[in-house]
Amino acid sequence: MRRTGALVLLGSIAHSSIVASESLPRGVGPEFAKFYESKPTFACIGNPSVVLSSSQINDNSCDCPDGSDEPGTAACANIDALSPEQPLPGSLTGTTNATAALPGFWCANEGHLGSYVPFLYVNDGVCDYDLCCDGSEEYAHVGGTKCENRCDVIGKEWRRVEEEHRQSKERSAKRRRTLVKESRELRRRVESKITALRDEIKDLEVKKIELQKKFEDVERSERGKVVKAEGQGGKLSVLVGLAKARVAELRDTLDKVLDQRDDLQDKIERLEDILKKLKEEYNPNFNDEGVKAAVKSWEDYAAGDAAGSSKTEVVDADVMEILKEDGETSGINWAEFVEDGTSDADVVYNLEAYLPSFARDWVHEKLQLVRVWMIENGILADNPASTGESILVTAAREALEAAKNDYNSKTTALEESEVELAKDYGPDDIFRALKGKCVSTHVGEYEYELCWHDKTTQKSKKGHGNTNMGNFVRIDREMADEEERADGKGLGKGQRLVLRYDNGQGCWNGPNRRTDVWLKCAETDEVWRVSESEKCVYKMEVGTPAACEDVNEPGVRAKDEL
Ligand code: MAN
Repeated sequence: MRRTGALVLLGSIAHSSIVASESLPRGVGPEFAKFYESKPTFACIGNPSVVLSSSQINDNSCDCPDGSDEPGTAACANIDALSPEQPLPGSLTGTTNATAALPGFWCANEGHLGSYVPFLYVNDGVCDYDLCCDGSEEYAHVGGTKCENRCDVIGKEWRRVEEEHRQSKERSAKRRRTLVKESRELRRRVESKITALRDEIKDLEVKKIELQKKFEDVERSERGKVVKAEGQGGKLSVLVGLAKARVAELRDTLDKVLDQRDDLQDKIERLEDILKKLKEEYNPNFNDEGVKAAVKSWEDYAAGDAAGSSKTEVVDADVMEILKEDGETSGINWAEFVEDGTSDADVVYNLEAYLPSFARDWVHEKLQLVRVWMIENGILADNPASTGESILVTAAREALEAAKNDYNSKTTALEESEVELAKDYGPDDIFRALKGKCVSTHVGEYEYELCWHDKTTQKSKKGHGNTNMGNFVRIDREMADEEERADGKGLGKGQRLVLRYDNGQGCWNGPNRRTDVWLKCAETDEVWRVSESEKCVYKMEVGTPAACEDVNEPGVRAKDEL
């Protein structure tokens, strides 16, 4: 048996650094130092009745049933949970039915974080830098293995990554705070909308009653009255007025056009005189191409004019006739139409007069029946000479209808806003700010889209259309139990928010599609993964600041998530 140095008594190291003192036996972690005080004997930690000589510590022979006498060798690795099937040849205990007292070989990793390495890895000829950056677990240099101390570099990198995580967490929390603020503002808006709508509805209820009464009063007082608007005549008179004004307008315009035409004609004549003079007086022997071309063009123009155009000449006498004012002897006698008191409605009422005598009585009887029915049903004023509903009644009726419509639409808006306010938008109402926003990822032949508090969609990239994977129903909480991922884009372990999206498009020969959207804190909204565990049952793993804890805000729970 090889003896590996004396056991030195240590004072309390409960508060000592994570670096084990050199005076401790190799591989002893700080929390176990007290068991290895410098004494001539050593009592096995888990089996104190087994007392060994202190020289048996780290002698490469497993003497304690719990392996505590070999903190710095692999001799008791068989008790280690990571050990292969036992018993190994030469094992004293002959069984693995023992619990190891020590978690492993302690690597102090100065400059980084100390940690335990499974005993199986001690002196196995491999440098386990991820656990033991100082390389101390390969102290025997088996097969020439020499593990240099890399704690400086590894520790530095670890601290850099840690700092990045910390900052990222802070940014996520900040983003979450912004979302909470936005949500609060949105909630406040819905609340004030509800208050305003309630007030408006109250006013409208009163207004409706008043307008109903007004309408009934006006209708009662107007019933039986001749409702023809005095002095204005029927529609025909209005039409006559409009036509008259229009004719006057056209006449005025025509007059102006004629003046313009005369001016233009004067100008043309003066220009023609100039060109005629040019043709007569220019010197053909003087070789000026410009002048020659101008004379030629003039000759062509003059020849064309002489041939005469086929356009219909406007005869001035006709125009003058049109320009004359309308009166009894010329144009239209407007007064004749205006003064005729017959309204268009009268024409309709007196329709029978235009019928042949044999049909008159029969039609009269039928028309009478229809009129009575219409009056009884409030469709026609009960005076047959009237033009229908008076302007007053129409105005009262329209005002009442407008108030009723306003009341109905505001009541609907109020109901919608109340439902909206009562909806579960998660902790701190946070999803209120995200509602309607979407985030997506590409997986295989699909793009998968998550729209917060709305729906999930599978979009074919091959042009096969979109498939609804579920509509938002509620927020649940579930435990996740997954290994942490190096890039942090995974659910990890712990309670997570799960958004349920149900009742999507029917699956062929199966149920409707549905999606569980698992959330984990992240700096930005991102769909990390989409899977289809069963046919048409989807799982989305999504990172979002909405699922973060607020690390800096005072008075916030110290939970890691939610
Ligand atoms: C489509 C996709 C799949 C689904 C099948 C079911 O191909 O929506 O996700 O599994 O339909 O037939």
